[in-house]
Parts: sequence; C-alpha cells; structure tokens
Amino acid sequence: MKMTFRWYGENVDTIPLRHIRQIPGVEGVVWALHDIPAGECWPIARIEEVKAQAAKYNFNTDVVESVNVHEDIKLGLPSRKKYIENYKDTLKNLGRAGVKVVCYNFMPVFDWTRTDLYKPQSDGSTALFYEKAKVDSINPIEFLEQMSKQEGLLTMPGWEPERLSKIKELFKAYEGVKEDELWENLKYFLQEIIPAAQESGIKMAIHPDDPPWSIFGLPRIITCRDNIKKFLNLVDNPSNGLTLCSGSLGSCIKNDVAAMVREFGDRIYFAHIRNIRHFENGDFTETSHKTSDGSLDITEIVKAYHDIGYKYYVRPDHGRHIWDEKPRPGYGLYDRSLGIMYIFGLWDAFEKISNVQKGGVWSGTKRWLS
Ligand code: DNO
Repeated sequence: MKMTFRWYGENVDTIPLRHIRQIPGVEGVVWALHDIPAGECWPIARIEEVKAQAAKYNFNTDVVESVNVHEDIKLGLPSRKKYIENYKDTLKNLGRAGVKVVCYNFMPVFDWTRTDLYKPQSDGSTALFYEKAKVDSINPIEFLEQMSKQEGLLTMPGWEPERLSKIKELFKAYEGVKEDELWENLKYFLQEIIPAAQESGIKMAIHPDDPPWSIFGLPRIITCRDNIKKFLNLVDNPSNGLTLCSGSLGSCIKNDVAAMVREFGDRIYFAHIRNIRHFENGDFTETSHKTSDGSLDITEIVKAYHDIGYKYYVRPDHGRHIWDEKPRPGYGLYDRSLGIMYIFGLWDAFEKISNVQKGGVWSGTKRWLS
C-alpha cells in the first residue's frame, strides 16, 4: 500500500506540508482545487502549481479527492453534456500531470453528513457525530443553517457554499427522482468518462455514500455490497473503480467492510481507513482508528488489504480533534497521524507474520533472510 494524507492546499489547510513530511511513511498528498466549482474544467497551470508545492517536500500528487460531479449530471438534465465535457477535459489535464486516481461521489445535494462536528468525547477530545433522529426529523434547510454555524470559518469538503446556496432549487429539482433514475444517470456519466479516464491513465474511484442510506428523502445508491457489485458492472472496465471508505460503509451495521475488501480488492484504488462506534438508536460517533475504540474491526480490514497484496493508495480518514488542535472538522494533524501509525503497525505485523509463515528468518537487523 502507498500511504497518503489529505491536504487542502497552501494557505488553506491548517496543516503545512512541512508537518506532514514528519509523519512516517507518507508518500503523497491527496489534494483538489477546492475553489473551482463543480462542472468547471481544472486548468493545467493550477494543477502544476499544486504538484510543484508538494514536490518541494517530496510528496507525490497521484490522488485527487475529489473532482466533484455537477448536480445537473446527477439529475440527468440536458445541460449535463457541457459539464461532462469539462469533466473529461479535467481528467485529460490531470492525466498530463501524472495523476493516477480520481476520487468522486454521486450523492445528491449533500456530501458526507453529520449532525455534530465537535461532539465532546469522554477523553476530552471532540469528534464528528451523527444523530439519526435529528436527520430523520429536521428540514434540510434548517439543518444546513445549523451546520454552517458549527463550521466556523473552516468549511467541510464537499459542502461547497455556491452549491448549497441553491439548496431550495436543488430539492425542487430532485423531487420525484428515485434510485432507478440516479442509477441511469450514473451509468450515462460512467459511459462517457471512463474511456476518457482510461486514455489519460486514470483510475476513477467512486466514494460510497456517507452515511450509506437515503437522507432528507434524497436517493443514495453506493451503499452496500450488492450495489457496489452492480456499480462495477455498469461499466466493467478497470478504470471504473472504488474508493473503499471503511467508515462510510461501516456506519451501516449490515456492511462487512473486510469482506468487501476481499471481494472487490482488484478494483479498489483508494482506501479510506477509519473507525466509528454505533449506538443502538442508529446514532454513530467517529473514534480513534484503534479497533477496540469503535465498532469496526480495523485490524481485520487492514489484514484483508494485506492478504490481497493491496498495492494502491491508502489514507487515514477523519480523526478526533485532540491536544487542543483546531482543524477542519475531522482533518487534524494529530489524530490522523496516530491513525497512520496504527495502520502501519498492523501492516508491518501482518508482513512479518506472513514472511515467517513463508519460512523467512528475521535477521535481527534490517533484512529478511530466506
Ligand atoms: C469527507 C470525505 C468526503 C469525500 C467525498 C468524495 O471527509 O470522505 O467529502 O471526500 O465524498 O467525493
């Protein structure tokens, strides 16, 4: 696996690249041009600029998260044509700059959804939290207002102000749009962009819906094993792949993330690893990455990646806000760094065990003798 760390850009992220450089084992930053609205083409000069900034610290920029999909594409409106052409041009420019994986999602209106961004935890940290009854009962416009107050000056990725400012119109446009139609629109999009991605040497990696169920009456489809299988078959091409996010899929207790790693491993190009804890009433909270802190068996998930010989990109996902850090919700330096070390700890242990099983002998210094 290749370890990466999500970074929002120079003068935008609270974390400078020189700090990320000090986290052991990180090879690349996961980035995006967050100021460019969905549907517009990313200029090559801007792409090269980020690449040069990262290269100064010896980071690759192989993974983009995300090139967001314009709502007209998800709605299947005639105007989708021009937005799809722009998307293809963006892929071409990213391919020219050497980008290998593009993460995106197909969630109508709202990207990842939580009700509390800084919910106090018993250890004195804060974490992202989802209160099911609240999302089930609140009106989305009121919800959005409450969320903006919590965010302060740091916005959440995927919650672009220019898109959400049209929330009323968006909800009107989605009236009556059911899952079948969303599947059709996703298929149309994939049939258009996958050949372009393949030509540019890019693997597209769809992010699952977070949480993986319908919210505010909007359809959500990348939610479970059967739907992921259906998704991969919509366009059965190696460039049509997955970002497998343990926390998003794992927030539905029926999903077995490790089994998905084993089943879909050859089409997973980007792994998001994080833990969450479920509550009986359907709420969930984010936790540290450690298996015993949450409801997901992160040890088994990492083992599944190790067992399949996973070679692609990984990042720790959201962390708690600890040690008085004031980062973007979920995207601090400290807890995500702990997450990285946990993932590496598990990985190295599995590596050692499998080498011993293969008959290798640890030399006691730095080499495997076999
Ligand atoms: C949040 C992220 C999402 C993700 C997009 C991918 O932390 O997991 O915003 O980047 O859904 O397109």
